[in-house]
Amino acid sequence: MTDGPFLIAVLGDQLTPDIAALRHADKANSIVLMMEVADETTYVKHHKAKIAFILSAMRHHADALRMAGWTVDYVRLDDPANQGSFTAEVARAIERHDPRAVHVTEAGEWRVRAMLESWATRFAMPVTIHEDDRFLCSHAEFDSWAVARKQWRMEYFYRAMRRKTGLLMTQDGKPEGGEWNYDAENRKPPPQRDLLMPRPIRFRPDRVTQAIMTMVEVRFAEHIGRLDQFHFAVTREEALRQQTRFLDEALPRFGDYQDAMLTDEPFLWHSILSPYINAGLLDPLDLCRAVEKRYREGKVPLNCAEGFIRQIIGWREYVRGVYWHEGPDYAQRNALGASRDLPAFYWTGDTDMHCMAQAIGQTIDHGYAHHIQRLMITGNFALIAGIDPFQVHVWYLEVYADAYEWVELPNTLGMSQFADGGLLGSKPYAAGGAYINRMSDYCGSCRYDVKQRVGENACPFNALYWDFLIRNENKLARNPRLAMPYRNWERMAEEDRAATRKQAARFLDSLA
Ligand code: FAD
Ligand code: DLZ
Ligand code: SF4
Repeated sequence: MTDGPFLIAVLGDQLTPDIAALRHADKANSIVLMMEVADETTYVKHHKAKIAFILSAMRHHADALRMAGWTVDYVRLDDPANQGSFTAEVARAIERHDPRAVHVTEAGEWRVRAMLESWATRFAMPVTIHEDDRFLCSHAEFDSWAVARKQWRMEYFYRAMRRKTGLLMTQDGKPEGGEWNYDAENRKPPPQRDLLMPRPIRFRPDRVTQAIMTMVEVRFAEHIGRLDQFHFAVTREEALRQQTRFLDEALPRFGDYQDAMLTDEPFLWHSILSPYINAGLLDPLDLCRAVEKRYREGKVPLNCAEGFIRQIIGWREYVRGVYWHEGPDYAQRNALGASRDLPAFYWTGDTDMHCMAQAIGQTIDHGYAHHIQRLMITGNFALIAGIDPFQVHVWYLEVYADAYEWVELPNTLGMSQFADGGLLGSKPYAAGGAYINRMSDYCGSCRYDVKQRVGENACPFNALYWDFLIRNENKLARNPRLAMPYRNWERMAEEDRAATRKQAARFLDSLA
């Protein structure tokens, strides 16, 4: 062992000042290594705005660490000596600094975890991989929760997290207001558009971001997305300003309109904070405490505060637990045996289905769509059209600025595509046009008629929904939560059923 410095690698989604690998390190005797590498920018073809956001946030974070007294060795993507991978760049840094040991915080996906685990042997020096404690629930805690149960339900996991954090709990250990979950109050159809609708802050790209945007336009010209709409925060201070904007303006109605969709309104009452939480610019627990405070001050109704906190300490923690618990093969699951290719319009938004054109169009513009668009528009369509879930997974990983495999994969493959057979949801999130019509204003300006199931102008979601149920009858018919739709199908006249299946077949053929 040399008496050189400690080499501390900080990855692009670890932009937290006291990330585990840095927390106990000695500033005077450590080199922080940050690496922009081709492997990470191209392991899938990320949206241009996602690459620009991460690289800019990394460069700003390096500056903040330097200001705080750290020595930072920062490798840029356009450095001619750059070897293009975390492992090769750590090897080069070892030559530069002759460190006594390497420290790093665990990665957010199996692919990179395998890389980090190879370092100790490859570099023949002590390598410490620190657990990422920015999450409430450790791997060990989730595993013991999971193995103790025959059937997993997010709701019970969420209650355990409420008890653990004390968020929205009374002093005698009961849920605030008497109920754990106020979702029933959170399904209001879209409101009228008005001037009081919240607007997230649009941050103007500074010189650092502009330089990265120029590089991204050239180097990643083939990737989806545009940059002229780029508005992301790239520093902790900016992300905190966006957080405050959300708490002040959108949170008071977040719950009410959580599932609503409006034409040309990409953000509604959503927080648009997921890219910052996932990259480490915002702390999820601090955010939940700020939400609780607004509720206790009487500024926010309980259904909105509870609904928001559930997304973070419930869903976010739960999907992470599932990702790591299920192992690296989870991505290959395909419980419904779906095999159709992802239609080309997922890359362009060029389709007559107005709901799809809206959800995909704003994804191309902003690298963002809110949950119900991801689940009930693009996800629902892929599910009922029988698209190969792995292709759907890769699309979601590429197109959203907040996408990292630990959170994207269980949401896509599990929750949205039912490809894990029901770990994430007790029934598939499949719906016909009536649901979309109830929760949005999309159908009013669509060339299709949402009320029709068959015929030239029939909404494609309608026939596809029934066709999906019948195609998968042997796997789904015994699900008690689907008993009603299967009964309704049986009640349909034989010629209507035949026409519906023919309509679906014709539409699916047109996708090929
Ligand atoms: P808000 O509606 O304001 O919600 C608040 C926060 O709760 C989010 O910022 C997020 O941190 C958390 N959250 C809400 N729902 C979930 C969820 N299901 N899983 C995890 N966290 C949640 N979220 C990602 O962060 N990255 C992804 O790659 C991702 N892929 C998804 C793919 C599909 C098919 C689906 C259905 C959902 C996916 N989600 C993903 C979850 C959710 O859609 C996004 O977190 C949310 O839309 C982000 O926007 P927001 O910050 O405005 O969220
Ligand atoms: C997503 C991403 C991109 C596009 N680029 C980089 C990069 O150049 N350097 C880096 O450290 N991280 C990047 N990331 C985030 C990583 O992919 C992420 O840290 C790993 O998936 C580990 O979770
Ligand atoms: Fe979407 Fe059908 Fe409504 Fe058109 S009619 S917007 S395709 S649900």
